[in-house]
Amino acid sequence: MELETIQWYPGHMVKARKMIKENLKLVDIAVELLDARIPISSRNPEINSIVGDKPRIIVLNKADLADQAQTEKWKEFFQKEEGLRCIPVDSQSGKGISNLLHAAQEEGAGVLQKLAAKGRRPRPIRLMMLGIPNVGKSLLINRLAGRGSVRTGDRPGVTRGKQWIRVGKELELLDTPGILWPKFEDPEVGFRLAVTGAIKDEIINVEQVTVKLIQLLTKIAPEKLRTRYKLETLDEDAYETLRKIGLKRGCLISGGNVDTLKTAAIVLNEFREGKIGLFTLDRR
Ligand SMILES: Nc1nc2c(ncn2[C@@H]2O[C@H](COP(=O)(O)OP(=O)(O)OP(=O)(O)O)[C@@H](O)[C@H]2O)c(=O)[nH]1
Ligand SMILES: [Mg+2]
Repeated sequence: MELETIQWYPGHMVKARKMIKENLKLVDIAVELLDARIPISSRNPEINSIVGDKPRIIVLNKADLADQAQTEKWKEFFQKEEGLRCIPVDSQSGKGISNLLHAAQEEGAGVLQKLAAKGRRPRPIRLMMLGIPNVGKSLLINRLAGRGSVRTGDRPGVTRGKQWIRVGKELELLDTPGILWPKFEDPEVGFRLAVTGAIKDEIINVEQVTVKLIQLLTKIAPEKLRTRYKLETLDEDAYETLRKIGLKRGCLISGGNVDTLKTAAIVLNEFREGKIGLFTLDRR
């Protein structure tokens, strides 16, 4: 089964990109959130032209779902190759949040110094959260704020407008809608964005994407796949494996056939939740 080309760049993202560019003038630091499972595929190729020379911090979010050794390697990559601060974060548990606060304070100190030199009063450091849909921008803001200030959700496209959140006297955070870019040059990027949940399920073929995921897992982590679904062996044909998983899970339609679409949705969700294992798909 060939995977159909995946593309998602609706009008609201075009609008959001414009809003982001306009509001960058107002902030001190751009926080670029990448998905720790796919640090390269989740990176907007237009990011440099969007952010320009604004100070930037990279957050590798959802680090709890990624391969820890790989996350360390990616952190080193962004620090060494790009000279950027890079902080792995798990916004669900709050792990890494204090490191991010520390980095923001260090980066912000220069801004405050400049204000003081001009005889101006200190003001909160302003951070803008940037990233693909569903990467965790809003949850990260709630973690930094220590309260549920903005809406989050386990699907892409939850945040639609901009929203400022004040944290104490020191920080102001700007939440932005997740954006993608007009074309994924490499179809593999579309696949990785889809399996990790950055692309709306309504516009992908869930069954195809999951079959490709099973193909991949059969290659890179057969034991994990076998264990999770209590399969004795794995088939060469990933679709057949999907069918067997459906049988194990009792996903049947009338006539005793396997409901492969429902089974695919289950496998895809379990992968996204880390239940099959912790994977970094972009390898360093
Ligand atoms: N396991 C895990 N889940 C996370 C993490 N950060 C966010 N999530 C979950 O990912 C989903 C998306 O989080 P949001 O904060 O709404 O994502 P967003 O980037 O604001 O998404 P949009 O507003 O759609 O652009 C939610 O279900 C969060 O609970 C994390 O570090 N680890
Ligand atoms: Mg959001």
